[in-house]
Amino acid sequence: MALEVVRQETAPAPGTLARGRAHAREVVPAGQPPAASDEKRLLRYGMMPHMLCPGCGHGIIFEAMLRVLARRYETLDDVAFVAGIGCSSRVVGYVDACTLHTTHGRPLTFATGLKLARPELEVVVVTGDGDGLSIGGNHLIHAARRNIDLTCVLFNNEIYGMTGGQLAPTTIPGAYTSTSPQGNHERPFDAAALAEAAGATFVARAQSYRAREFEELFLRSLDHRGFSFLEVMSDCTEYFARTNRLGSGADLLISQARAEPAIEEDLAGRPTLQDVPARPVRPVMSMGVLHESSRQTLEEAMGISGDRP
Ligand SMILES: Cc1ncc(C[n+]2csc(CCOP(=O)(O)OP(=O)(O)O)c2C)c(N)n1
Ligand code: SF4
Ligand SMILES: [Mg+2]
Repeated sequence: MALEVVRQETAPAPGTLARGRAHAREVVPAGQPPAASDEKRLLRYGMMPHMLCPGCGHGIIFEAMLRVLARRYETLDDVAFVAGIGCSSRVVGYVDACTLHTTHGRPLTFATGLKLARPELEVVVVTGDGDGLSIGGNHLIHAARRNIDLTCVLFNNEIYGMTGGQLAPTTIPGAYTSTSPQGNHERPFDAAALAEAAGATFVARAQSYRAREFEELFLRSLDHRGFSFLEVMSDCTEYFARTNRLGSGADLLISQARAEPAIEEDLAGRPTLQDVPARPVRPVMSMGVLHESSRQTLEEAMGISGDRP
């Protein structure tokens, strides 16, 4: 049966939006290639509508990843995406590559096995701050220590989005979540610093606000030989923003920009998000390439040839 993806403002035809909360933007009959931009040829239209909420930063990042892949590859037959569980991890289901949607916190372990068995594949891990730093934190430090040739993109929205907005190890101090009703009292992880300390040989941080910079960093992560860790700041409009009264998706993007010194001045004269007193304010974070070095990869140490396409 043809699945129709409808415009957000259009009422869905009966039975066409059985799954998901959010709606895609175009009318595309199932099974037909989209007459749209290059990156959209990489989507699995049979999986639409997707489940991301309106304004969620994960969609911006995912589309930016697709743009990079569309420029780099004709098809994604030699690209494997491995993800754990979470709204962030869920996006790999929408890309027409070889995809593994694994168990919570374990994408790096599955990816390690895959890479050693099929070293010629470009293996990209998509994980969240809960998936990759909480339940999967141990796997992250060991993948970095081994310097296996993987690219790990961690979508950091500072919360567990999928399960109702619980406290994550990245939640900023003072933030309200469903499990910190009096505000977060814990010190958050600096994910990039953690990956670098554990041995990652390429470490970078980006924002959903600046998708073009993210594209550059994603490309460099793919090119790097060894373990690449790319943290990208995202926003959960549904839980983090509503619980902390931080506004809409657009407000959140502006708040990301304000926490970056390089563009702080640009924004000074514009109407911006009002920081509500006593609400958490984003800390200033460094963006861009934070660490780059070269050392033997696990595959090289094991004598496994991994000439990539
Ligand atoms: C073993 C196990 N424990 C807990 C869960 C429930 N669970 C699913 S996703 C998730 C958190 C995901 O958070 P994150 O990785 O930050 O993704 P987000 O939804 O924020 O993008 C949790 C706790 C699970 N699926 N499996
Ligand atoms: S719950 Fe949050 S993280 Fe998940 S799709 Fe919705 S806005 Fe995004
Ligand atoms: Mg999260």
